[in-house]
Amino acid sequence: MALFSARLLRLLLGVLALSSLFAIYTFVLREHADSVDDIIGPFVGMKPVAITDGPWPEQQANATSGNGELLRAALVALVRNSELSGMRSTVRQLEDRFNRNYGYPYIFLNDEDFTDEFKKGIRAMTRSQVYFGKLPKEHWGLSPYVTEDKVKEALERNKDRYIYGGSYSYRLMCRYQSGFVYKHPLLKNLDYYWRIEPSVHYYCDIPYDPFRYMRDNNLKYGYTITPQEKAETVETLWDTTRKWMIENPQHLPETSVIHWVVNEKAEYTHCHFWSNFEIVDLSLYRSAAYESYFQYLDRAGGFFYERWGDAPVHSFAASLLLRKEQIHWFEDIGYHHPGYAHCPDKPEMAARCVCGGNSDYMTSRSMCKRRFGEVGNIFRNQALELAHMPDKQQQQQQQ
Ligand SMILES: Nc1nc2c(ncn2[C@@H]2O[C@H](COP(=O)(O)OP(=O)(O)OP(=O)(O)O)[C@@H](O)[C@H]2O)c(=O)[nH]1
Ligand SMILES: [Mg+2]
Repeated sequence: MALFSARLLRLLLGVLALSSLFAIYTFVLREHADSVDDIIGPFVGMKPVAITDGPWPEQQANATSGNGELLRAALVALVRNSELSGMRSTVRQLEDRFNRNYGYPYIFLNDEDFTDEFKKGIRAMTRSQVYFGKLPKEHWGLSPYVTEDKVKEALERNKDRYIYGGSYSYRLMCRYQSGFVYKHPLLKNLDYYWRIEPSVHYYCDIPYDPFRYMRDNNLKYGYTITPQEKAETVETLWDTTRKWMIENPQHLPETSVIHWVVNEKAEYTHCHFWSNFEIVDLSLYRSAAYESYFQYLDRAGGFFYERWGDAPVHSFAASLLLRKEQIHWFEDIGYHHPGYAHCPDKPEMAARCVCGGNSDYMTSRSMCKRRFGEVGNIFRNQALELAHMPDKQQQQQQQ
């Protein structure tokens, strides 16, 4: 009996000691935590990933989650303070559908300082490491190759021709996403980025790591939606691109899938990967070929005189510099950005999705999607022949 009482006493003392420790722990954490998750995280069996203050992302490369190795990858958004609510919505969905099981870091970039409200509002949504960065001044501004007067004229001329036709800041954004985002110091040691935007929707559970899928399958570019670009916004983009090809054949790979963006008659199809969602092996953008292509486009002035978007620019680059097998349609990632949506219709994929809630056009069977399935790789000399062929406009001029 005495032995039993002593055991009971020890058990009670143990429980008391553990509860006191827990109370002290939660008190201390509550004082310092940014989110409830910080407090309860360790107790629901999901250790927060990569929350130490040490250097990053070198350290990130060695981090592990419950699901194995994390790659040197991050979810990256260029965003304004005023878009906090939409960004919180995006992060909430990404966490719920995917990242809470992995813990990939987020990087938010802005041409202005992020407010404390923005940082706190975002941090409350995730246990992952979150980085906030300001753009270097030299990455966000007028191209040195254009003149202010001509840009003003172009904005005036195009303001009623298409959406953002008169917007200067939209052009800064497109030029930034085309030629600078991957040069930001916070992205320096990353191998992959997943571009995210405020107020988008992720319809489906993503029960695997898309970054790892890219790496394991030697993929360089991942997309979900492929619309056609408004022709008026890219009037001379193909013409400028073909000149770059002709002047820089050394940058063209042996084979590429250029026929997706340019048809057999050398006409621009206006097909593009909608880059508000893209998962990219950054070695593509960091390559000498891409840098040469971006510089050539920047010199031509079309980011400002027209409204060249980063989506058609990235799409030309991917089609010119990659083989078809290196480009992947994330068919199973249901996605919506105002304007278009993609909802998987294969039963085994659709089973994990809740689509809808908006009436935007569903694009799974778009012309460009079909075309991507149909075209094959072509050799460098065939690509160059295309670049040399006069397109419809030039044929008309010659007649
Ligand atoms: N910091 C900052 N971010 C911007 C600016 N302009 C656009 N962005 C961000 O860049 C991304 C693309 O801009 P959007 O305005 O969404 O462009 P879009 O997707 O082509 O068009 P809509 O979504 O229809 O407006 C979004 O994540 C924006 O938050 C800007 O001037 N400053
Ligand atoms: Mg957008």
